[in-house]
Amino acid sequence: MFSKRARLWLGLTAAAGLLSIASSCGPKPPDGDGGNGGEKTGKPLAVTGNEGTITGKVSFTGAAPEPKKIDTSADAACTSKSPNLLTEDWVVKDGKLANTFVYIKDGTLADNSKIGDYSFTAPSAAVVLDQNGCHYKPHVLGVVVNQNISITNSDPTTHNIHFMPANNPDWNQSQVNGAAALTHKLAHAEVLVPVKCNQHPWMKSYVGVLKHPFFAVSGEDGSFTIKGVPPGKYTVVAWHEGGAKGTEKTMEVTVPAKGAGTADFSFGATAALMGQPSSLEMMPALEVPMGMKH
Ligand SMILES: [Cu+2]
Repeated sequence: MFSKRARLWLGLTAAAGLLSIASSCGPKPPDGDGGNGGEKTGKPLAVTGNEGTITGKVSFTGAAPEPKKIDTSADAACTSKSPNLLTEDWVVKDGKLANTFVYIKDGTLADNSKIGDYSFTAPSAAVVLDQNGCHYKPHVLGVVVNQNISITNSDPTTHNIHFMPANNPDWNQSQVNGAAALTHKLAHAEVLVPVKCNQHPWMKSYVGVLKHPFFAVSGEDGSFTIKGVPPGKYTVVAWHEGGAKGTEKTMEVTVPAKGAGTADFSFGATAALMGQPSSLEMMPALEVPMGMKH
């Protein structure tokens, strides 16, 4: 039998142990989530019938970077299915830019409540990310926190999809030709999560994860529409992968009741050049050996 003192000591030790477990397993602070409020719980946003839209066009000003042909010779199955695979980091057609992720970062509704204070339920339908012709379709997509992403392999080869998030666990899975779809979801908001293939280094896509459903991706004509937006004043961000770590453009947009707020964005040659190893970056490295010759 334990003495009273020993039992008290055991009880305290157990309590302290539980406390340390609780603190080490606690939820991750929602930092780096694009300022959209992380996964704060709040009341669900009620549909009032006054919802409007945010629509716009994304343009590219100046000379558009030319897509480059990708060398797929490492996998003959890729070469035979996609003999002319092109880079998709800048998809520009008639001055309009595709694959721009546009989303509400912050905002105040007509009743002065903040969009970030509401809670949202993930849609039950999964978003499909297809590996097709040794590239991802779509190249950029958005999901709500905890919404399923269905990953399909439409190719006669093996892919290994690899999500490389900053605020969510790293995740990768091999998927052979003909394998069933894989399902993945991300529990924390993050704009945007880079996705690559460990088999085919040229394969890249980006997944925007938000706690709310107010996002869209610009199409080939540069247009996008964010639907079901409650009337209010919003900070809308357009993100494009071009540039050293992607490029963001921000705009304030007012959505009237049952109306449309407009947000036209423009990206340009500066961001396009930032994505490449520039001569400016090369110069300091060259200066050192030149100086040592003296
Ligand atoms: Cu692959």
